Amino acid sequence: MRLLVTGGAGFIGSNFVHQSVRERPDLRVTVLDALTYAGDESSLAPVGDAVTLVHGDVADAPLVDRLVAEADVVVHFAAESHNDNSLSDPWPFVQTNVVGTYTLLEAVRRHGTRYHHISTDEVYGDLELDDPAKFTPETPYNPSSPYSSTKAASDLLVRAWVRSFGVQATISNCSNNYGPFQHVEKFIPRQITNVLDGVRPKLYGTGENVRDWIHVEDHNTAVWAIIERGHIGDTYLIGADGEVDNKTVVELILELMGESPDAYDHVNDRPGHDMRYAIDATKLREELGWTPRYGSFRDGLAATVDWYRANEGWWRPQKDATEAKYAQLGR
Ligand code: NAD
Ligand code: TDX
Repeated sequence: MRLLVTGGAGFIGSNFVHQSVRERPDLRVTVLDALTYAGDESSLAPVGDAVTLVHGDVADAPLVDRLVAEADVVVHFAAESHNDNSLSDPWPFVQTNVVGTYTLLEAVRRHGTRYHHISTDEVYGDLELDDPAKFTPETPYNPSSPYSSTKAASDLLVRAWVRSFGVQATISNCSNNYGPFQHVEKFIPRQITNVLDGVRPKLYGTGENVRDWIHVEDHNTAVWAIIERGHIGDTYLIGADGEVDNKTVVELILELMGESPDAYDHVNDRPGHDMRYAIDATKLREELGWTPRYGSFRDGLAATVDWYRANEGWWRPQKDATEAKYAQLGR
């Protein structure tokens, strides 16, 4: 099988490529990645020559057409992915997430190529803390931020291209991922690397906000289940019942790193900050027989702390610029 992976030099995409090459030696993988601030060629170093990296933009129609023509399956991870950045400057989100997805859809339409679209639970908006409900594939779209609204727009393009043009597509909406190779702008790696630098972790607002954490390897096994056994045109929600509030996550990181669990600071809240995300993954589990491999968030987090300790050379070049951006926002 010839696989085209967009955004394969980013966090989830690079883990997807590592896992795919490790577990499926018959694959031929091409990565298309613009190597933005969030993409790092060195994230693909573990796979060596098994993968071809093409440095380019998913909105570059002639390039995308050529690469899609050579692929059997396209998995589209590439995106602008950080909510805080989308609040400072929404334009790259519209361009990459909406125009980029449109460009890929037109190419897979022309070539009749199987397409899997990676998206987020944030398209559904947020839930109250005391609401027993979780997101299901039937939950109405109600995105809050420029990031989540552009992801919602991209999902709707996919649905329309399936219905109007018969494109062979599936969509997955996953909850918050954690694990190796995640950019230090994101919550968990930011706090781990702060502690390693002797800086107190920064909690937005009260820290009551809940995220539904899943290890990146579990996200990616689910993506493969959908590519191989998913029903064309369907949406699958990916989650592993990992609801934890931000305050508890920070306390756990501090404890795992041998620090006092109250050694953190509250900082300015994120405007429009979603309160709670929670995924009901019944369809994925029952229809496709998927189960997560990572049993415990604590163990997965401990392994992630170890990874950042051992891989300072990977994250150090991004750290100062990331913290300088946050300092301007008082966060
Ligand atoms: P990331 O920011 O770490 O990586 C994004 C990658 O896309 C980078 O390598 C970047 O260089 C590349 N990219 C950006 N713009 C591009 C363009 N115009 N053309 C080609 N490549 C471009 O993001 P991530 O956290 O790995 O997220 C990957 C996907 O998963 C995104 O679609 C995101 O919406 C989705 N998602 C993320 C999470 C999460 O918790 N991180 C959860 C659910 C869904
Ligand atoms: O320093 C911080 N302090 C803090 O309290 C940062 C960076 C974040 N937070 C809070 C905000 C969120 O409630 O932690 C939570 C997680 O923040 P992010 O890592 O920025 O993730 P989130 O906004 O939840 O979005 C993530 O999950 C869904 C990914 O970045 C998205 O790409 C994905 O779609």
